[in-house]
Amino acid sequence: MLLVEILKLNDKVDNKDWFSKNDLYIKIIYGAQIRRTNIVWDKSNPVWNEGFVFNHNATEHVIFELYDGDKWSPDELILKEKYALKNSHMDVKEVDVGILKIKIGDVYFKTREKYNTMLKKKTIVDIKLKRIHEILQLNDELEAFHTKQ
Ligand SMILES: [Ca+2]
Repeated sequence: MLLVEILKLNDKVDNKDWFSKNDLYIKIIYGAQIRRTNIVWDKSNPVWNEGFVFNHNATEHVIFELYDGDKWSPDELILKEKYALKNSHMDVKEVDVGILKIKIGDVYFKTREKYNTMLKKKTIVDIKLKRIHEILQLNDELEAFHTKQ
């Protein structure tokens, strides 16, 4: 599962409204899965600290859209950033995507890596012994089956 934490903006956003301050939120788009943060009202340097979990899909990038929310008119898209996912280094880490600071990664990456090394450490002898054991067990079962007849 892909974890995305929206932390904050590294830089201030210029005031977009004539009569009010910025009311900012982030929309996260990963394939067909779309989530959004809460609106931080009246701030040009918001801190969200909100986490979202997505199911992995074939899409190789995550899109982040920064919006200014409005009570009386449609929300305004301020900027759009694209983050490419790399399959080899999916451990959860903090990164900057444009002016956005996020944490992103596969929450099970460490566990999967651990099991992969364990499997690699298993020698051919281990595997052969296991196979011999299976065959012997099967023979025992067959013998028991035949003596019953
Ligand atoms: Ca606004």
